Amino acid sequence: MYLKLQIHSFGRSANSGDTVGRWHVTATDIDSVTNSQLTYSVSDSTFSVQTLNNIGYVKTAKRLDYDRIPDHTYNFTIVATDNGDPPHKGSAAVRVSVTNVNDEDPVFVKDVERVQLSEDAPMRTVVHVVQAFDPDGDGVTYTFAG
Ligand SMILES: [Ca+2]
Ligand SMILES: [Ca+2]
Ligand SMILES: [Ca+2]
Repeated sequence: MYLKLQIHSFGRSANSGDTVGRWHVTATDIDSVTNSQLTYSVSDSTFSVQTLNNIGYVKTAKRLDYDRIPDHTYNFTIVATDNGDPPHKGSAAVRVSVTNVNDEDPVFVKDVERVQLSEDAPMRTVVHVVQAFDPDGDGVTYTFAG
């Protein structure tokens, strides 16, 4: 008994929660028709797989996060199991590159800024220097709130 997995299409994922992935995987079983009924599973809980007519449709189960995963890439394994007794399995590695969107707020280096300044400080004295960074890598501009 032999299972062969083929990745038919393999795309960059969208950065939105609970949306259908753009790729699917099929496996072929050279055994009988009954035994070749396949069920798929994935090793990463960020994704789920739905089996329909022996094709596994991989979907996002959680919101993806470009900013907090190593190399902006999810690596996981997809397994196809046949209906035989005992069941046999085949697996394939899946690698999903995530593209960046502006979904993170800028963060200040310090939460609370305290400054002491003499009341006779001249006009245009530099009162304080603040710094914030944006996890998405965007530029940051500063304004007063309210
Ligand atoms: Ca993010
Ligand atoms: Ca941002
Ligand atoms: Ca982002």
